[in-house]
Parts: sequence; structure tokens; C-alpha cells
Amino acid sequence: MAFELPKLDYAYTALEPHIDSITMEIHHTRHHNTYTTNLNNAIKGTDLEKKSIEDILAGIASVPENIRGAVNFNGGGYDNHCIFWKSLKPQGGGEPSGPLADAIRKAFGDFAKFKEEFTKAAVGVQGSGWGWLVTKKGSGAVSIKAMPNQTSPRTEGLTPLLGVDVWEHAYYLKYQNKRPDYVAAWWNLINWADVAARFAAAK
Ligand code: MN3
Repeated sequence: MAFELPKLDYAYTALEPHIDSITMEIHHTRHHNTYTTNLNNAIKGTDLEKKSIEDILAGIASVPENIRGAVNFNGGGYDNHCIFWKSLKPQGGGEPSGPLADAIRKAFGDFAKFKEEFTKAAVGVQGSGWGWLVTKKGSGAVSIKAMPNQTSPRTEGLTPLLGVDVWEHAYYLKYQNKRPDYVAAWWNLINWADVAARFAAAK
């Protein structure tokens, strides 16, 4: 069963003014679509076709060497963007509650400090990559992890909870080189219920 580009839960215009509709449409129909197609092409005719994307990425070391790079990049790109769209919503933002809020407080002191450290990690990614809030399955603890290009935190045994895409394609049309402005705006879109559900599933 080939991987499919997921439909979004909201319109391309829905995240305005924080993320503009043209960026959304190009990002979804071209960038995410290309990672999906290239992942499917890379795993065609291999056992990986029967595996979940989570298992493929967590087991990246055992992927045949001739396709490992393509699977790492395009599989990560496929999965990262699936999480990215789900973790956003119109009129999102604010702060999480419940066990996720407790875990953030335990790791960072308070939400403001978490936001500051996450922003610093995401803005500081050299070149293309992602800033992530991650957990180690079963630990109940959260931490921040910057990852290069499309490499998934799953390849390091971590479960991604919330990620900000800091590739220029995610923001350049509206923000040009001002990545900090894009990341500041992105906080207004977070669907904390979705992030909390991902955390609960990994506990
Ligand atoms: Mn992207």
C-alpha cells in the first residue's frame, strides 16, 4: 500500500495571516507531495512497502543501504509534514494543559521558558531543518531537538510531538529571510489538543 498525501483539516486560506495561502498550497501540493512520491518510488518492490512510516524511520539503520538516504530524506519529509499540518489549526496557539503542560513545566520551568528555548533552537537551525518537541516513548518526559533537512527524530529513537518546519519554502514568500518572524507567528496556530494526544499515545 503506497503512502498517500493526506488531506488537510482546513483550507489553505485558514492559517492567514500567520501562514499565507500560497505558501500553504505550494507546500502541501508540491513539497509534501514530492516527498510522498519519492518515498513510494524508493521503497517500491521492497518489504518496506508493508511497514508503517513510524517503523520505517525508527528502523532506518536496517533499511538497505542503496535506498537508505532516499528513505531517510523522503520518508522523514512525508512524516514530518503529516505531523506539521495536524499540529496546526486556525485560531490555535495559547498554552497546553494537562499532562503535557506538566511535562513541559518539569523540563523547562514554565511555558514562557519553553517557548523561548524552542524558538531559539528552531531559529538557530543552520540551513534547512526542523525544530521539534520530542519524547522518548514511555518516559513521560519531553525535550527539544533540532534536526537537519528532513531527518526524523524517530531515527534517533525519539517520538516527535510538535515540529516547526524552518526550510525557506515554509516561509520565504511572506517572511523572506525573517525566520524569527515566521516562528513567532507559528506559535499562534498550534493545535495543543493534537500535540497532547501524540504525547498521551507515547506515554
Ligand atoms: Mn516543508
